[in-house]
Amino acid sequence: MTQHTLHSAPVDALRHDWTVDEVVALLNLPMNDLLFKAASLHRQYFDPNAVQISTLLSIKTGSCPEDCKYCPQSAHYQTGLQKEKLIAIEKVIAQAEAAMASGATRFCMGAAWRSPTDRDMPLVVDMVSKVKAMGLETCMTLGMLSDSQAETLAEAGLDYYNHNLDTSPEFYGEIISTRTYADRLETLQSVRNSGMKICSGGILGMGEQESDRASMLVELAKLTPHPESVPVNMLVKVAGTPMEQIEDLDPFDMIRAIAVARIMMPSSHVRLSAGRENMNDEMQAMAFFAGANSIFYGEKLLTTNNPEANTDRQLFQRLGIHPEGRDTVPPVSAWAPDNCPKRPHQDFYDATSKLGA
Ligand code: SAM
Ligand code: DTB
Ligand code: SF4
Repeated sequence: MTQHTLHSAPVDALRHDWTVDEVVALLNLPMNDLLFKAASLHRQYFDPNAVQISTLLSIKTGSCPEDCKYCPQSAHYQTGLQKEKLIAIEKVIAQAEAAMASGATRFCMGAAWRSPTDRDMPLVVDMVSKVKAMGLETCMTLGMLSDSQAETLAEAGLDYYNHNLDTSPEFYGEIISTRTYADRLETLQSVRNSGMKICSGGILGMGEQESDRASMLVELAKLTPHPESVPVNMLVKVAGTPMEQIEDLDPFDMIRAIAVARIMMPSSHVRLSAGRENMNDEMQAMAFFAGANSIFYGEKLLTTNNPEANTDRQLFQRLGIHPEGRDTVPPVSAWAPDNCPKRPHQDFYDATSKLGA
């Protein structure tokens, strides 16, 4: 039987020419129709009960020159954040070991930079190669990259580069003034050219219109191929940022956006990303049904809180979800209960019982 990799779906089935009107129409489907459509597609491309788990580490914190209005790390706002220079490799390794022991398969390192300097590059390259050598997938988010920086990271073994579009091109100017939408697209092109996988998504709940959500998804789906990973963040409102008091997002709008991302980019991982501390278990379960199949796992995102690993393990167990394995999935036809392949997830649940859950 042919083995299919996660991204071996027939390419001609994937569209890059969605219009905003079409996407608005999807966002407005009756919820049950939308969920049915998204969940049906989800299981054509993925095991619907597997969720990829990534752990984040901030390798350089705060004092960022950019003015992203949502971000606690921008030097433009007083958020009382404990700042930290680029951390030592030993700390990175220790955190990566802890993430691996608790069941993460990907380790994502983030820096509050506009872009890395030439002086930073050898240090981050060392981090990539050492974390990779431990057997973890690697991801970094360091700001804008030049072609040559992207090539250097790819050569070091970096699997994914995260660089978000954040919102629609129309709403973007309300959120960030220090770099343009075109700058972001250019970095994504450099990442694509280097052969690394792209992780790109955005944030909901920043006061955008429904048409902005649609337009952001259109821009993400225009990328050819689609980003392998699409993080959908719900704004974490941090005191001291200009978005501190913004109105709450309707949780169903978050679910709708996830479902529509799943429909538009069916072979991509869609990550239920920041904001899970403010989502109840039922909302997260609905997000997984709508097609989210990746999370950040571990008690910290970059600077803000994320659910405790133990809480997530219990949620997975209650929902019958297992952490996704690393490489390939069998063909969809093999996902019958009797021959459903066992994932290397026993350690993950064992960790739950060791913690006395
Ligand atoms: N400095 C780099 C950059 O912006 O490209 C990398 C790190 S930056 C923190 C990565 C992403 O985190 C941002 O693009 C944004 O989408 C997300 N993010 C930052 N603050 C957030 C918040 N308060 N709530 C939700 N997502 C947030
Ligand atoms: C992404 O889309 N979300 C992550 C990751 N990429 C780097 C970051 C979320 C940050 C939330 C705010 C914080 O913890 O500082
Ligand atoms: Fe800096 Fe990234 Fe935060 Fe923007 S999102 S202020 S670039 S750390």
